[in-house]
Amino acid sequence: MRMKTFRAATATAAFAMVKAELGADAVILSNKTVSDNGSKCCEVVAAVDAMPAGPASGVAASTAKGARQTMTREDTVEDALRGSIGWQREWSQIKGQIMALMKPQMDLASLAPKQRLAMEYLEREEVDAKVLASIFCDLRGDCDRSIIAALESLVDVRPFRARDWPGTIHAFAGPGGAGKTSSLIRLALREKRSNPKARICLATADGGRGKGRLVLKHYAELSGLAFREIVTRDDFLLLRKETHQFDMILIDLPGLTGNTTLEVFTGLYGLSTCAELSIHLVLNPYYSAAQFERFMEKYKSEQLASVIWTKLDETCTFGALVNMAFASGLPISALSYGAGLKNSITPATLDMIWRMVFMRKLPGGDIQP
Ligand SMILES: Nc1nc2c(ncn2[C@@H]2O[C@H](COP(=O)(O)OP(=O)(O)OP(=O)(O)O)[C@@H](O)[C@H]2O)c(=O)[nH]1
Ligand SMILES: [Mg+2]
Repeated sequence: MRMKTFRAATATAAFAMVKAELGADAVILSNKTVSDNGSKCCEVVAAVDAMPAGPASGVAASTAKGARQTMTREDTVEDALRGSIGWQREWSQIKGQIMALMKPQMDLASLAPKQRLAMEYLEREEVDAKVLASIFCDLRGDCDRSIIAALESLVDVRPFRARDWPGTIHAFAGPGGAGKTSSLIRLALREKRSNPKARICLATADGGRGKGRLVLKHYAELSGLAFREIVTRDDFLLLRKETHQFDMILIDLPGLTGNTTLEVFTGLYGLSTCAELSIHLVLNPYYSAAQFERFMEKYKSEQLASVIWTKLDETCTFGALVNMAFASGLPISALSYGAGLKNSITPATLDMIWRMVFMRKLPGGDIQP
């Protein structure tokens, strides 16, 4: 048996080292938070029976490298095409066929003039064809049915403030740079302003990214909020024991890299068994449709409770808010429309969303060109 100790700033980084060096069959013997030169880090002791096969082993790695070097550009394309013959290709074919069937039926001229105009607005805002088809079916045959009523059967809000979210623990997840840390801080400060007695704790599980951690610590100290670091599941267990001391605990999660999904991450840190945890997915509206699909896969979780939309001030079309609500069924909880600390994030309301979609008017009042 080969045994090795790994140390890294976060549990995810330590587990990635274990996997890279010992392979996926490695057995974890211990996983704890330790102190290294005065700062906290994660120490994992892992073992394997024999050296794993695959790219991590020397011979296999050099063979694979050699094979890659002799691959022609045509081989690369062939490989890619072969790889896509699977459910992804089948699914996109099925989707294409459904839309081709729907299109001739979707005769906008059969709608009332006001409904037709509203549908054209939604198309301009890049609302997805699937969503347009669903709205069309809802409106068809009822010329008095308003488009807002049809949209409100698809899009829901649950404003991010304590009275609308009785659970104590909230985590902010999402792609790197989406605005997780800044949304968390601004929502915490907003909550503190509206209820100065609120006992709020800011926690970071983003130890690997020094800046986010320091910014969070800084604002916690400045605003008289508690601050905690989560390096391993033990730290989260400790925080859970302290839950009764706080009205709100906001946890900053790292952008998940590689194949790490939200479910893998929450399992690793013991968050997945926490019933009082709600996870909010922080997204920008200008990602591509393919990226949104990927995020849906990566961040799917029973604990996912809302979407927070950020960088609305850098967005030119707002259809993504409707598309995501349709695809995920999640309510929208907050809208962020500026990089500054003040007056740049707000708990979401449906009125704000419709003003953005139909008038390109941001919650702060600015009109997007
Ligand atoms: N214009 C604009 N900038 C924003 C908004 N929200 C956040 N930002 C900026 O986006 C950048 C990234 O924000 P962060 O909060 O650090 O993003 P993050 O998701 O925590 O990033 P990582 O931790 O690196 O994954 C910062 O420069 C923020 O000021 C917004 O609504 N509008
Ligand atoms: Mg961050």
